[in-house]
Amino acid sequence: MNPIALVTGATSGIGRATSLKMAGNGYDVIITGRREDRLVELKNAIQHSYPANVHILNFDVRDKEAVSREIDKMPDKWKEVRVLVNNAGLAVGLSHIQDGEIDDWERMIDTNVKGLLYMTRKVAPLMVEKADGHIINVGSIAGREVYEKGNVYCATKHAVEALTKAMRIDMLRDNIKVTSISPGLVETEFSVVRFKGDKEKADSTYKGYTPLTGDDVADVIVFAVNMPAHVNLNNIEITPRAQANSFYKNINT
Ligand code: NDP
Ligand code: 8X3
Repeated sequence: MNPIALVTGATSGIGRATSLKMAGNGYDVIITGRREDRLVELKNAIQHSYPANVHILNFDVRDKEAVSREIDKMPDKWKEVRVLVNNAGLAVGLSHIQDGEIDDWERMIDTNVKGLLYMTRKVAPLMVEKADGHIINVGSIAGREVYEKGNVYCATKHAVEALTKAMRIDMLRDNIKVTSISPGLVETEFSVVRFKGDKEKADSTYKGYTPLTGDDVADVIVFAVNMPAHVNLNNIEITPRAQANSFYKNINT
C-alpha cells in the first residue's frame, strides 16, 4: 500500500481532479460522493493511468450515521488515512437574505459545515492515533469576504476558515497539519448546482475571462501535501488572473 488520501466530493470538479493528481503523486485514494456511477468511472480512470489502489465510499456527507458506518467498515489497511481532503460542498441559490429559500440554506449548512465536521470527527482520530496526518479543507474566497446575495454560502465558508484554524490549534500537539485552500472562480459543476440546473446562467458565470479549472486547484492541494514534513501551509488563496477578489474582475465582454 502507498500512503492513503481520502477525498470527499470526488465525483466532479476539484475533488475529481485532486483524486487523480494524488494518485499520480503516489497515493492510494479513497474516493467518496453520492453518484456511484461516477465513482466507478473515476476508479477506472485512475487505475488506467496510475499504479494506485482505489477504494470507493458511496454516501451523503450530511448523513452522520452513513459517514460513521462507511468509515468504520473500511478494511483496516484503508484506515491509515494520511491526507483528508474535505472538499464536498455546494452553493444553492443566489438571493437576498430576505428572499432566501430555507431549504437551500439548510443544504449548504448541512453539507459545507456539518458534513465537513462529520468527516473530520471520524477521520481525524485515525490520524491522531498515528501522530501524523494532513487535513485540507476546501474553503473559498467567499470565506474571506461576503458579497451581495452570497449570505449563507459565504457564512458556511467563513465557518470552514474558522474550523480550519480551530483544528490546527486543537491537533497541534498531535502533529496534524491543517490547511485551507480558498479558491475564487473555478469552472466546475458548481454554478450548475448553484443555479439549480440553469445551464445558461451557469455558463455565463465563466464568460469573458479564463476561470480556474479543477486541475489548477488540485495542483495547489498536491503542492501543500508535498511540502516537507516540518512545513505547514495554513491557507492558500487562488484566483484566476482576471479576478482580484470577490468584487473585482477583468471581464472582456
Ligand atoms: P462540483 O459541483 O463540481 O463538485 C462538488 C462535489 O461535492 C461533487 O463531487 C459532489 O458529489 C460533492 N457533494 C456535494 N454535496 C454532497 C453531499 N451531500 N454528500 C457527498 N458529496 C457531496 O463543485 P466544485 O468542484 O467546484 O466544488 C468543490 C468544493 O470547492 C466545494 O466545497 C465548493 O464550495 C468549493 N469551491 C468551489 C469554487 C468554484 O468556483 N467552483 C470556488 C471556491 C470553492 P455528489 O453530487 O456525487 O455527491
Ligand atoms: C465559489 C466562489 O465567488 O462563487 O466559492 O463564491 S464564489
